[in-house]
Amino acid sequence: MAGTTERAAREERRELQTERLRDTVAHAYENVPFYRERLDEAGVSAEDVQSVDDLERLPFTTKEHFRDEYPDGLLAVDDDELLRIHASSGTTGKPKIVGYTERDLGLWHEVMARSMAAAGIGADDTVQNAYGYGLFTGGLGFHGGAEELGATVIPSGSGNTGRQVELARDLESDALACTPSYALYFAETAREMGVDPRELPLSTVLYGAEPCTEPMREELEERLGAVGIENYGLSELIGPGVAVECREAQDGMHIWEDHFYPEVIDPTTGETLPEGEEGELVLTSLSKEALPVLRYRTGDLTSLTYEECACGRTTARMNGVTGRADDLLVVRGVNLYPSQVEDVVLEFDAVAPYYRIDLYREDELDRMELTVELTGGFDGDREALCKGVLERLENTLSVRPDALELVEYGTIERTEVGKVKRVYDHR
Ligand code: DLL
Repeated sequence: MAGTTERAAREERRELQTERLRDTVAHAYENVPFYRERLDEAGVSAEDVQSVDDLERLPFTTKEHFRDEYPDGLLAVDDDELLRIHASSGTTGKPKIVGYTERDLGLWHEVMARSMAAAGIGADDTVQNAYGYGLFTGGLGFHGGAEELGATVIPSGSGNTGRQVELARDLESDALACTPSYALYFAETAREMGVDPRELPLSTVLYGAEPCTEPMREELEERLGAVGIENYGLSELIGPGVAVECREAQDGMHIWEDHFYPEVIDPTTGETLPEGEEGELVLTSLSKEALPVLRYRTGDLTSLTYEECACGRTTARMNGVTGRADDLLVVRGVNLYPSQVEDVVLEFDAVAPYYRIDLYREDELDRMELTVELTGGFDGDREALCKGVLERLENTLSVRPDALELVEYGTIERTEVGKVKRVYDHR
């Protein structure tokens, strides 16, 4: 039973994890030449896995491996056993191809249904699913979970926002599933149509797929008059459904550890880090058939806690992703993540949750330009605001943008489809 799994004693879950890990290693070894070679090189076999602590002896898998093994080198089953294929496109190179057997799809629907239940969604609710349908795992992932839960799903997909606002109003959607940037866009569009988004029946936003700082979440909740619940996942592991916040505590995302085993490592040395320390999240699938994944380096930066949550669930929890290891911006030698800039600028009430960072190289030097939007109807002192933002950035991040432009509300391009882009590196 789902409830029992989520609240099981950690020791009990550990036994299950060990058993599943051993099976996963054996399955990968027998059916994926890529893993066989790498496990042989590392001198580890399934029999050596006595407990989950032995995981550290296994080599990492990276996104480059997915690219090198394109299209199907990492699949552990024959094509005829696949029921579904999705793909996740990066900014460069070949997409990562991921496959699902019937059992994998069942697992996916189960973890998604569990996630939605933890978010407070029930069988009586109507979920408007504005994640993109198609190769992206967001749309079909939430769709399958909502159906498994017995909720009503409106497969609106991404885009067509005016229509979506009407649907939410006329069909009385209880939950909106979408990226955080789309949730804001949705609220804005509603306002333009003369609909007060806070008056819509929506009470939950199931957001995810891109980073969202705490001030951004507050903004989203405020604009939609709904509770924002964060979801985390990635195609390589299954799609959405790896981790989710609970509605009771909203205090870190519960990782469905009976299926996905988390570790956090130092991205430079590869060493496992202790609870609470921030590093790169590494995930191992424990029950996947078509695509078992051993120690996948997600590139996502976060930290873990194993303390029991106020909601009574005993799973490990991950904090919000602060950035991706490959999002790190080095500006004149100073390291910073876009989310840190977001945290600072959104502290100012006069600033709307839209910004962009442009980086250039001029005379061998980095030049950083920051553009932020003012809230509608701002009539305060712009110069003082500019000065305040610049000083705050310099004091908190040790970086002072070379130019800060305050633009009118609505100037920065909105993202209606796909993931938001905020950094433009022209160097
Ligand atoms: O974005 C799966 C997903 C769909 C998750 C809908 C949640 C909701 P991919 O397209 O493969 O899969 O992208 C995975 O997106 O490695 C993170 O960098 C980022 N990501 C996903 N969720 C979050 C989140 C889906 N809550 C990549 N916060 C991951 C920050 C996230 N980044």
